Amino acid sequence: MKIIEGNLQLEKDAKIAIISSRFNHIITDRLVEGAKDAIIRHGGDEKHISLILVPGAFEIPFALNRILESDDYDGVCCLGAVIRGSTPHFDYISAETTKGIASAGMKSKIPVTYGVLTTDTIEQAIERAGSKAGNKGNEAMVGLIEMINLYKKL
Ligand code: INI
Repeated sequence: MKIIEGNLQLEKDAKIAIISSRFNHIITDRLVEGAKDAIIRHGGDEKHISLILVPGAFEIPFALNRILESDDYDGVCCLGAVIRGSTPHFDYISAETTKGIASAGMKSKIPVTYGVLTTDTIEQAIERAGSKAGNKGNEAMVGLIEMINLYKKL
C-alpha cells in the first residue's frame, strides 16, 4: 500500500497567512500566539508570516477569498472565536463563517485550515485558547503545515 501524507516540517521560507478576527480578541490573540508558536517550532520563520486582522468571524471568508486570488502564500490559517449569546446571531455567524472558509478552501490551490472556535460560553473558549483543552490556533497551524506538505505530493 502506498501511503501519501504530509510531514510536519515547515520550510524556513514558507509564506503563511493567518487571518484572525478582532471580535473576542482576548481569545483570538491567544489563538494567534498558538499559531505563531507552531510555525516557529516546526521550522518556519516569523518574518514570513502575515497576520491579516478582520473585524469579526463573518469577515474571515471575505479576506480569505482576496488572499487566495494572489500567489503570495503557501497556506492560510483562519482563526476566530464565535461565542453564543442569547439570540440566534451565533448560529448565523458561525454557519456562514464555516461554510465560507470551507468553500474558499475547496477551490484553492493552497491549503486552508480552520481554527474558529464556536463555543457556548467564554469559559469553553478560554479552555481552547491555551489552557486545559489546548490551543486550537496551534492545532490549526500544525494541520496547515501537514497539508502544505501533503499538497506538494498530490
Ligand atoms: N463575531 C465574532 O467573531 N464572534 C462573535 O461571537 C460575534 N458575535 O457574537 O456577535 C461576532 N459578531 C460580529 C460579526 O462577525 C461581524 O463582524 C459583524 O456582524 C459585522 O459584519
